[in-house]
Amino acid sequence: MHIDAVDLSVVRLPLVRAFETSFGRMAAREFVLVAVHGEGAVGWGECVADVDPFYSAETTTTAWHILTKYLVPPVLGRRFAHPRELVDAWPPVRGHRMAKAALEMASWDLHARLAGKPLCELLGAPARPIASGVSIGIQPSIEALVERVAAELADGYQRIKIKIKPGWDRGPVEALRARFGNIPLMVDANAAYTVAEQQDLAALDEFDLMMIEQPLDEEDLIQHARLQSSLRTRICLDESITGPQAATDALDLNACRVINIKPGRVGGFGPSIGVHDIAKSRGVPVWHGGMLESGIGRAHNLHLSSLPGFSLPGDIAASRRYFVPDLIEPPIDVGKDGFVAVPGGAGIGVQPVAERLRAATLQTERCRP
Ligand code: OSB
Ligand code: MG
Repeated sequence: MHIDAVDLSVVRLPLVRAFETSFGRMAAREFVLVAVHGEGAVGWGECVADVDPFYSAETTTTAWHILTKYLVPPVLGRRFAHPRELVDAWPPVRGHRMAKAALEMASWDLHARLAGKPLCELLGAPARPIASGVSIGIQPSIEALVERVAAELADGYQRIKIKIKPGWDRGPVEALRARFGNIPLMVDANAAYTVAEQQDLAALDEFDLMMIEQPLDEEDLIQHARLQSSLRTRICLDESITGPQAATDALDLNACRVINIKPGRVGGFGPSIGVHDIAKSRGVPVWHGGMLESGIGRAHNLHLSSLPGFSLPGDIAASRRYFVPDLIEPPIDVGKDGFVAVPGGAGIGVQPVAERLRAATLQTERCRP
């Protein structure tokens, strides 16, 4: 794969519904889109960093800075036998995994397109139907939440995840169990709790949740281990798992029993496969997280989810839950059985619609050798 040029854009898409988590409310998604041009083909990558540093330290602006100044220039005009080699061309930039992932994942897409193969096969597995779940933001009332859950179950989704925070935890969970019985149900705190509030988490233990995702701060592996030993419910780590070493440490410490993999969070597909393989070798289930991606990032996520260790439903839902229209055509859809198909064809298997992309683009820059 020869990299001839890289286009960077900032794209803004309004969300169908505002999404509220313990760290804030998002009404639109604004992200850096990467297009790697080489040998007549284009590979796409979507950076999952948000405008605000609330889920993670990175932002759209820091990703733009790191990509334009450090990551793109050393790969321009160069030939790579494999996308795993990109990291060797980069200067030793610490952190900024979301910026790295966007360029790395675009180059995987380009590599797969040039090979004429679906991305998943190059990642290590043939396509299979991906079990799909939904992540439901904090709602204005329990009644509104119950209504949303009923609609998602009617659409076929295989598991329900609700966002929680102190003051919005036991009540909503109890109401959902009362109304929907023993559905596959889990909660995600996005690091909103402190050790002093752990009785609020212990109060969830009687509801047979599939897992509690990221209850404490991302750096608190030891505290997560203490909490896990006091709970029956499995802890799943999201923010804390920054790569294969963090996954090894978390599992060695018994800080979690499930791992959420997001390629943006760990620095791309290379480290995602690393986390997947570590978890699989220890019999720990993983599932694919979501970052409210457009169809570009969503397609990447579906391909990675084909790997065999992804044994629980992911946060990979239909395009129309997020964006109408999505950037891509046809949109990603979910069957009534709650499975999503991996897009076929070469690479990620989807393309942005040029005029939609143009209309949503706030800023663009072409980088050439
Ligand atoms: O913690 O999983 C998370 C969205 C933005 C930032 C963090 C998270 C999420 C989600 C939404 O839960 C998942 C999705 O539907 O894309
Ligand atoms: Mg999460």
